[in-house]
Amino acid sequence: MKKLFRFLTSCIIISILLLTTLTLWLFIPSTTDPYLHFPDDLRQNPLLQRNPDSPEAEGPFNLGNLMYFDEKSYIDGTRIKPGQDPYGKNAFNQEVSDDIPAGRQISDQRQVQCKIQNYQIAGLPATSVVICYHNEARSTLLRTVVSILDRSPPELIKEIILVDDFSDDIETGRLLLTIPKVQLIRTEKREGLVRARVMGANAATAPVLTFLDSHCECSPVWLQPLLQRIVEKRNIIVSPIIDIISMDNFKYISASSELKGGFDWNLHFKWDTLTNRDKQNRLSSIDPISTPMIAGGLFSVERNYFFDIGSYDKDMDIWGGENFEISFRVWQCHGAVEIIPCSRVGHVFRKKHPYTFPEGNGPTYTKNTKRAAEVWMDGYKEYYYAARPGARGFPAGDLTERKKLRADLNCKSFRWYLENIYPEMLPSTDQRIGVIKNIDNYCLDTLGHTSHGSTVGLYPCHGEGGNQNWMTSDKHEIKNENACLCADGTFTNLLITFCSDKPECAWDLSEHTVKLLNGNKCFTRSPDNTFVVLETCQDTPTQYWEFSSLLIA
Ligand code: LR7
Ligand code: MN
Repeated sequence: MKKLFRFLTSCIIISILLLTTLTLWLFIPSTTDPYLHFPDDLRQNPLLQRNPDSPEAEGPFNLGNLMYFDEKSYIDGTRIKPGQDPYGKNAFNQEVSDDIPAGRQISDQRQVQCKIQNYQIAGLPATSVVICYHNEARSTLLRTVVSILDRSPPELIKEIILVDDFSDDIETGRLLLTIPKVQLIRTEKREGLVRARVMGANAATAPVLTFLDSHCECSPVWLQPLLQRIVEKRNIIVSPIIDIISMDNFKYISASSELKGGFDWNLHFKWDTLTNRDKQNRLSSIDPISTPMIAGGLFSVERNYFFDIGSYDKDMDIWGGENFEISFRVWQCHGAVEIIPCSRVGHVFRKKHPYTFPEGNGPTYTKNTKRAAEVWMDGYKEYYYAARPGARGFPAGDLTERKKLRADLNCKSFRWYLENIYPEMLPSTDQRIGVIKNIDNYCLDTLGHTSHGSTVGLYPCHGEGGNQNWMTSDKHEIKNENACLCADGTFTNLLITFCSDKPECAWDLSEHTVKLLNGNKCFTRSPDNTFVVLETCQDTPTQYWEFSSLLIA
């Protein structure tokens, strides 16, 4: 009897297990579906603690009390174990982050003038927030989502689209689906932030897209100023002031409201203080700041405009470069890029990438930035190549489509962009890039010699830069890549040399000659146009040189 009872119980347990597995198998969509939307009836979260007295979460949603979400179990699921490095997985202190509640208050860093602005919510379009992430910590991702819901007028948030870029832990996103408005897409392989964001943008249904990184916290009234500006001007991308969330203690620290985004010729992003000209163009300290560059991760844009203007260059991988491409593109193709000072969003800045780059960090950055430079920078890309010589021969893939986009949109030149949007970056006249050519159309050429002490020669001008590409510096140097052109000790031969402040390396190119700055010696070509020596300057066609700039108007 006892045996039969045991047998029957086992049977029942086994059937229940089988049934559950079957139901799960049937209803949970395959994780290899690239557009893995989780329908509402699958929002059955095992961590869900529904309060029977509360209505279904509709309307204003305040996660401050986390009514529908078991925050503790969610965070506990991936806590740092004793002995583990709290920085190991995320390159910020996860232990500290995990102990900070999702609905924490942050200090309001807005200027007083912002606090008295009156935004007419009824006149603003709703937005879809798109957050892509790869292996983000649960606590930071949750705080990003909760701060959006807690600090935005509910009618302005249509949905929050999480794009899980093939994270190791699929549950990090999936468990958030009990939170109202949260949608999830998972990529079927690691895509990188560009393709992940475009997937999110494709799924979005609101008239405005708002992109955020997966470790942000929105300040009070962060959204209205962004949307308001888009109502005023359609062809624009707008960014908040990006406050700093400390990667060590997660304190919310105010960033300066007098900064704009810029870059160097390496195509590294940097913050620039506003110039006097920038300040003169603004009547009030809460007026939009016209910025040559966006940091990249945090911005709003009208959805149709985003697609009309070419969304992103989808051949950019993993991380980096897309902010250059989109900023150049929007400015050059008749739009504008602005920072809206009354909107503030915090971001966890860190010192290194916590994740892997399948093709390596350096090569990926080179590929992405080279694509931006090749399509948008015209002749000024030579400054990029001069700063990043390794990029010149680096394969960056097919650019036809992006170049066609530029032509179709009838976009302006990079020179226009520099002159009008980023004049500080206009190379000065003593920092020219071009070829040094003689009367027979032969150009000074490294002939591929790059080692210290090697000679240069002449070669028919081919107009492709490379070995014939010379850059002058404000120290009167003539450089190819990182090497200088210097006279040898006897002032007769020209050599490729390490740059130094020696008088042998300083030249004057002003008079259709290339003359030693401190001496009466001039570049002189051999009669057969094969090599160059130094001879006493005199009025002769063999000493005639033209510095011709490669820069296109
Ligand atoms: O393969 C990846 N897949 C992803 O989904 C790699 C990254 N990501 C996600 C990642 O989880 C994060 O949410 O993409 C987002 C950005 O990656 P981060 O946070 O590692 O980048 P970052 O903050 O160091 O870098 C800044 O520059 C990037 C250039 O590609 C992006 O534009 C980031 O969005 C951008 N961040 C900001 O603009 C915030 C302010 C930083 C500054 C200055
Ligand atoms: Mn980030």
